[in-house]
Amino acid sequence: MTDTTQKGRILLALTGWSPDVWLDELGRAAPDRPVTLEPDGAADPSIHYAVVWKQRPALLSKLPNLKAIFSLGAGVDHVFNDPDLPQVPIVRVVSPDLTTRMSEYVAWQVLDHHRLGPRYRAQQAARIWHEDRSQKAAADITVGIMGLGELGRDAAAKLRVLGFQVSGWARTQKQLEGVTCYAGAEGLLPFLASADIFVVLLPLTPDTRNILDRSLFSRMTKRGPLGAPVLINAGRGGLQNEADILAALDEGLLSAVTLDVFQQEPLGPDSPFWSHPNVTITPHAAAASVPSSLIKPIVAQMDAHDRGGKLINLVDRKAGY
Ligand code: NDP
Ligand code: OXD
Repeated sequence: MTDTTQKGRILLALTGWSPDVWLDELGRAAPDRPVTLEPDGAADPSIHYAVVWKQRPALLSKLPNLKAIFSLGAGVDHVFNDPDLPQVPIVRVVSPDLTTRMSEYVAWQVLDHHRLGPRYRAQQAARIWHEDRSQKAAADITVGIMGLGELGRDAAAKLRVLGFQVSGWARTQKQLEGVTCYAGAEGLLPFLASADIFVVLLPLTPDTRNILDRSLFSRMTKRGPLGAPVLINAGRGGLQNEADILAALDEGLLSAVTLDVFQQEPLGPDSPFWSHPNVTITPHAAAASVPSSLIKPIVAQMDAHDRGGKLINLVDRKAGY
């Protein structure tokens, strides 16, 4: 009989996501690795790898032979939400499928604001036919991307193809063709003065928590073709001060926002965001993690690591992303 524990078990620990599709995909990609679904198997010494989305705190520290944690998201703030997180490598999602989905979302929302989608939907609801010829060209609009990582760089390239001017801001200086790049604290002010539409693709870390607040909105000084700037946040809800967003919309510091992520998800039925005329909401749907594209590369990494190879797409624990 084959010893199916030879390769070590996988622990699958998910909150808020149905495990069935992930279990199926793991069964197909790793038939020789048994999978334990949390909450079973706590402290099981045969578990070598954990595959997680918002794992329960203090779960992973009980596993004596854990070799690595695989996040099922590109963002890893959900993994760090555990004060007892064991000191093993953390691998995050970097996947062409996820990146393509995010760039689609960014292009969709940028175009929607640029082509006055919210205005036309309101006119349709009120049965108003109002022809205006004031539509600007994409080249008249600068899109500023906060976060020039895997997702931000791809979105920047695709927005350029659509004809937009693109600027971007990251922690470290980047050189990207056709993108005006700013970095760090000293680059923030000129970046905020550079764009008409801001797309947020930052990770949630101690440095970025609540970065999207009144003081930042008041430094978005460009009053371009869309009037006040537009904010699109597909990073994390913890990046945004939600009361400040509502106040900035009402005061005209922001003209409109698209929010895919919220401090509390799901967004409660009483949230004022639902009915605000200048708010577009999507339910953390910008770029889904899809089992059929993510699991095979994760299992390939486990196999390579067992053979002594290096893990890739590792999270920098100090930086928090
Ligand atoms: P990366 O780690 O590849 O990129 C992060 C970028 O943010 C980098 O450019 C980094 O700078 C920059 N950054 C980090 N901290 C700071 C800071 N303090 N100041 C300025 N810039 C900073 O991440 P991804 O592009 O793969 O993903 C980004 C985020 O998107 C994820 O963390 C996740 O929260 C979110 N996401 C949301 C999804 C959704 O469906 N809504 C789906 C997938 C991801 P530098 O390059 O210098 O390191
Ligand atoms: C992610 C997400 O981080 O889905 O990948 O939010």
